[in-house]
Amino acid sequence: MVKSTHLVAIIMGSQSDWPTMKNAADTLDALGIAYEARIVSAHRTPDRLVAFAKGARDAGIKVVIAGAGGAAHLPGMVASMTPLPVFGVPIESKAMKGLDSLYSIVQMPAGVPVGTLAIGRSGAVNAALMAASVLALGDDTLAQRLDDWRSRQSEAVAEHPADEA
Ligand code: RP5
Repeated sequence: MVKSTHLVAIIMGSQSDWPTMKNAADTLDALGIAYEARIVSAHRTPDRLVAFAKGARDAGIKVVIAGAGGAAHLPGMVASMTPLPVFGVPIESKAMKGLDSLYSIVQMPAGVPVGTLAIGRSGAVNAALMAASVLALGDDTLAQRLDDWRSRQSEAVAEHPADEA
């Protein structure tokens, strides 16, 4: 088994999920966390799903972020095959605005957890921040970068609203 240099795997069910999941990637970039991004479809590439999920821990991955839309089985199926923490991002679907994705991901049976985030961009960004928090438990340098990121976020919020241009 070749060890990955990536601590986080961002996986998604389709290329069409990437505009949303790129927000997770950008957030990890901002925090200096190495990741790999892959398309792994629970329905269209089931063999790839099994290979990824069963091999992720031995490959050196510490946290999985999984985004999927519609009948969004990807995060739950990955969680069923790895002990790694799995954070699920419901993609905003056209038909149901992502409620289908959310319900598919969040209603896991007791014993197989998926940490489910918000629908869409907020969920993708927060999944990356959750991954960073997990990794920071054992990495003081990363913990400091996470603190700095949060401080910059606070400083970027104006005290008073301004008229839009
Ligand atoms: C899911 O089906 C994917 O996660 C995606 O959100 C959705 C639609 O996929 P495409 O038809 O756009 O490839 O598996």
